[in-house]
Amino acid sequence: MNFQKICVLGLGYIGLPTASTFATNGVRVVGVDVNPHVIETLRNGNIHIHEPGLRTVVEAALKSGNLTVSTAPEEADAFLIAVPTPFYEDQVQEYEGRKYKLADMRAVASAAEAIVPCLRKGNLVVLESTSPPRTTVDLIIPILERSGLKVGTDFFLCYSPERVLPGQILRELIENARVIGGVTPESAKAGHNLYAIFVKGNIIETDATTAEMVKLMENTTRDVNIAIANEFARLAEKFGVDVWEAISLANLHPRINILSPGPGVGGHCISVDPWFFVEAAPELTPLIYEARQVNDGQPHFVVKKVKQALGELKGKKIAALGLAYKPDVDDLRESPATEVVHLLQNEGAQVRVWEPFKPEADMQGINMAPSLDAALSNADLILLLVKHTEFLKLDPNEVGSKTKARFLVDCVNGWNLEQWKHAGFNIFRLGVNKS
Ligand code: SAJ
Repeated sequence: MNFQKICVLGLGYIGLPTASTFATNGVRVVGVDVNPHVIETLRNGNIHIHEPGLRTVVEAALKSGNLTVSTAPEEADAFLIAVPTPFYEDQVQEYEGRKYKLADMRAVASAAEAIVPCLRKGNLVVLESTSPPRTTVDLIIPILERSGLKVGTDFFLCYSPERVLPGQILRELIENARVIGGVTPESAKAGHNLYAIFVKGNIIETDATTAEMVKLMENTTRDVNIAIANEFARLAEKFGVDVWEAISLANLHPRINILSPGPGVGGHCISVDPWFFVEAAPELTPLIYEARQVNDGQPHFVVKKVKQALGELKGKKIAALGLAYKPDVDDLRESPATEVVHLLQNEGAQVRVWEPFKPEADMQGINMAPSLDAALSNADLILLLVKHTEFLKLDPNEVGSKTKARFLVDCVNGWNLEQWKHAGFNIFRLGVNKS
């Protein structure tokens, strides 16, 4: 199959890098987003998301003339759907006392509907958005067949999950193995040919529902593994053990790789995707459900730690370092650090947050400091929430000279105990209850 022109629906963290990468590899690409602000931003030569290297690729793609942007799709050889799959804010279901949220598939459905008038014989449609199992077969096929065309004979349809790590999207997009799930073997082959345009990693063909499940299994495994690390941290505190030391020793075993405890699991993937399994089969997912509860409960353990250091929190001033959902990114979505700040404030603490990747973030109810010094100046305690490289490099003596705080709470094992002690700090660490 020859792909001269493709339409990418959804120009977010996945769609924009994917559209630009196709364009810089010689394909004519129409990038589509329903948000006119996104289209206007791109037309003005700017980008609306932060990802290392993305600006350069987008600029090159636009400059080559291969990438154009629009609020509506048009006829093309292939259509890629990369729109968000969030939850309904106001809908919850319950199974045997376990409450779970429901996936909001409206963006996926309306992207598929927008393709219908443009769909022609021989076209390929690929869904990339993370979706509950069977979405491609049960939701997408009926919508696309409203065109009068038949899947498998008239057009091809695949599910192909994106698996890129925020912060390394452009490299991983090209280098990672790509799973292509076709609703028919011919569909998988067509999807294979499309991604072969730029993917250097292995491209593996399977069926659509397997590919959907692969994606959810990956992120669910990570969530469950982080949950066990968080539970180990709680156990270590109970038994007077340093969990970080215990984990590094356990990880010497050739078949053990325990992840890191922390203030919780954030972002738009790991804390979200396991719910798609729970929603699809609540009777089969008690472990996945519990792991979500453990990770969502972590911010409360951070507050407990802060209380251990300061006692009553009312009126206490806390400098919180980091608000992003993970190290060295500017993404504050679903960040457990935000939850920690809110919980501390509920206890009466005054929290100032320094987030070097987004100092001017407008987060409701959160007091952002304009600089590290401003956050530190009046603080009673310094709380390390995110392992940003720049925080790891802080000099304890220099920090000591800028603050009257003598207490530290380190949630991510970012700081050297002895060095900070030496600089006059009393340091408390998540997962450690040792004097
Ligand atoms: N975290 C821990 N402990 C750890 C590792 C992570 O608490 O040992 C926390 C992070 O701080 C963060 C959250 O988990 O709050 C998620 O971070 P992450 O780096 O594990 O994952 P994401 O959400 O940035 O990206 C994941 C990746 N999936 C896997 O590694 C299996 C990525 O490859 C996916 O493409 C992406 O989800 C996605 O879009 O689904």
